Amino acid sequence: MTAIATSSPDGAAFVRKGLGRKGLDQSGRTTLSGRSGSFAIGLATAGFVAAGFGLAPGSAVASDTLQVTNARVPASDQVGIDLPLLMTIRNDGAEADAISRVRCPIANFSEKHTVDRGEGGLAMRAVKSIPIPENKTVELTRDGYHVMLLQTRQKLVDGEKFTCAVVFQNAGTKETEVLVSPTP
Ligand SMILES: [Cu+2]
Repeated sequence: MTAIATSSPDGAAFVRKGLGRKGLDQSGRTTLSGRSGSFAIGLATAGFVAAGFGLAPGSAVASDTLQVTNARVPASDQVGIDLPLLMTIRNDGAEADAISRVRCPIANFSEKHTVDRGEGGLAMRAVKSIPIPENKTVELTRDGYHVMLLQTRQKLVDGEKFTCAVVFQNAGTKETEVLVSPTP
């Protein structure tokens, strides 16, 4: 299904990502039908849809014990840059969970980051997942755990919104609306 991705300059990367995600989304088995209509910001290419942003329409596995709120990214008039995606995650469940991946229509890739404090100052480092302990509220921040959107695909103007998929190890996929707004 990733064939159309070659129409994009990032085609090679998308194909790689598209293949790579197979098997990762047991909970969010993806179909591509009709999702694009829900994005406030238009998708840049059809290849994007093919490559990485099909969401499970049901997301039936997702539980209500996890709530994602206040998701936001800073505005930018540049494209092809990396931006932090911040959000609040409330885990009311009795079991710990973790963010295993995030997909956003406005970026080619995403990583989970933490920030190390060493002698050289602060340095971001990619991590496999972001832990969400039971009965806790986790705030993603620039100087702590956060999601980094890599290679943004479009400019981002304050007030715009788009939808990202946050995939939790246990709770499954949560679609969350992301607002372009100043981030501390
Ligand atoms: Cu980062």
